[in-house]
Formats: sequence, structure tokens, C-alpha cells
Amino acid sequence: MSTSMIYFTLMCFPTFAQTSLPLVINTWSFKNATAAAWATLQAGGSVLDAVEKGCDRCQEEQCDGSVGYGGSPDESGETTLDALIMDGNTMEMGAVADLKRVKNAIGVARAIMEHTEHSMLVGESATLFAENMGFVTEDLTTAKSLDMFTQWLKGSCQPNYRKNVFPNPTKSCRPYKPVANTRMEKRLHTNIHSHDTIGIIAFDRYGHVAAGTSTNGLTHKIPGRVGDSPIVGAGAYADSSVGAAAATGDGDVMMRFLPSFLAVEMMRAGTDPSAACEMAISRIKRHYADFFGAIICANATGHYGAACNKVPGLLQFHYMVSNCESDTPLLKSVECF
Ligand code: SD4
Repeated sequence: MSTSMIYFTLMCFPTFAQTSLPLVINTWSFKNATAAAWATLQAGGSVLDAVEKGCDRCQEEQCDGSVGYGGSPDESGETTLDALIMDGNTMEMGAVADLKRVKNAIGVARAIMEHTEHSMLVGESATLFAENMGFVTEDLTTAKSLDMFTQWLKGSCQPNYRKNVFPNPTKSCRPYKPVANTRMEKRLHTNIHSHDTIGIIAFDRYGHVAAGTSTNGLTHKIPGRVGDSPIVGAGAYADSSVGAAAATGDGDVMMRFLPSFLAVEMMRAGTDPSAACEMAISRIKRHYADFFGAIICANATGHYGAACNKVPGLLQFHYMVSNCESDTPLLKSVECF
């Protein structure tokens, strides 16, 4: 019997397995992240360790180009990172946004939680904090991100996130000046290629839950832009007395509705995880029918679900699960509605 099988047998001993816990669940088909988080639990690590390791695996592998260094260059060509970690037992959290020149955003988020009384640090000051905490600083640009940026410049900076400015942002690059609110075209809130954040939830067998996220945000974002992922209640939320949720998608829109908090509150009121996820998506849909987004939800008995908004390019949402039913991560999917 391999060491991992021995750990699996120990952790999933029938007495504990009855509750469907422990559990790891994460957005998208980021299987290696799930496996890393699960292995951490198996080796006796905490749920915070599992969340951190899962996110870090994606950061290192640059999951879908949307997590970690060398992805989503902003308007000046730089990659900046957002991350969040939350402990559902103590309600402590750490978040970092617009982090520059440090690869391990989830590690920095955890350092903020564990070594400060604050909840969130941003920008250059977050980088300075990270350096002081021993994180390495380096250029996050890669040949790929540089090429994306160069092509974008050559293509008159299309697409971009400006509106009501001169010169016309649908045709020209910056610098822009504000003009009166005359722009008629509606921005499409869908872009499957720039939304693959990892959001991850880990429960141990006692029902202690943690959740976290890590992303490089949106390609060609305006420097300084912060998405939903590091915002507590938006990107993720965890409360061990109920469960946890984590969201992915168009953060500019999604953060307005705190979907992860809403889903957890729905579960607190007795709603099952799938329905809670659907309610969180429905709330956003009411205002932004074409937004791109999905959410995963899990409760303290180890039941889980997901939901997504049906738009061209997102008809089905994939996510990963590890629990005692299988010693390898399972790919799950849900039909969007
Ligand atoms: C953001 N929500 O920064 C992130 C992007 C993403 O899946 O891919 N989410 O808006």
C-alpha cells in the first residue's frame, strides 16, 4: 500500500467518512490544485494550509494564464495579483490586491492574516510588506505576457475597459480625457478567456472550513484595478458553522453583489448548496443578464454544488472535488442557467 493510500485510509476511516468530510472543492478543472490541497490535508495539514497549497499550485502552474505571474498584463503591460484567504473558525482573513513583483499572492494574503491586525493590503505597499516578510520580489513579466501586451498596443489597445472618454476608447489608446456620458454601446460582460480564477474551499473532517482565491485579474485592466477575488464575501467567504463559497468571473460586476457571502447566508438559512449557488447567480442576473460568472458552495456536512450564468462560451461550468469517495480529484460539471 502506498503512503498516500495509507493516509487516505486513515483520513477517510468510515466513522468520519459518513459526514462526507473532509472535502476540497475548487473552481474550474484545476486538478493539480485540488490534488495539492487534498494531499496537504492527508499529510495532517490544516484547512488553511490546504487552501494555500492549492492556490499556490495554480500560481506556480499559471493555471489557464489567469492565475499567477505572466498573465493578464494590464494597460501598462504589468501583471499584478489579487488573493484572499479566510479562516471559517476564527473569521480571520488576509487579502492582498494589486500586488506587484511577488509571485506568491496567496502566501502574502496569509502573512497579512497571521502577522498583522489588518485584513487587506494593496499595491506597492503590499509589495514592501511582502519583502519585509521574506517574499522574493521579481519581474512577473514573461515572453507570453509581453507578447500579449505588444499585440494589444499594435491593435489600438483593443479591447479595454474605458468609457466616456476622448479619444474614442473603442478605436484609440490612452491617454484619455473624460467626456460627458454619451457612450451608447453597452459593454459585454462576457469574456471567457480572461476569467479563470482559482477559488478553493477546504474542510477537515471536523467541519473546520477555510476558503481562498488567487488571480491575476483581467487582461488589459486599468492599472490599480482590483477585482472581486480579494474582496471578502465577493471572491470567497467561509464560516465553519455554515460552510463556504467561492466565485469566479467578471469581478467588476460580481463584487457588487457579494455572491459568496449571499450563498453562505442562504445556506445558513437552510438552503442546500446547489440552490444557494443558484440564488447568488440569480441576484446578479437580475441586473446583468449577460455577466460571465460561476460560484461553488459547500456546507458543513460536506454537501456541495455550483451554479453559473449561461452566456455564449459558458454553457457548462467545471469544478473539481476531492473527498473520501475517491483518492483522486473528480471533475464535476453543472449546466448553466
Ligand atoms: C477578477 N474574478 O479579477 C476575477 C477574474 C476571474 O474568475 O477570472 N475570475 O475579476
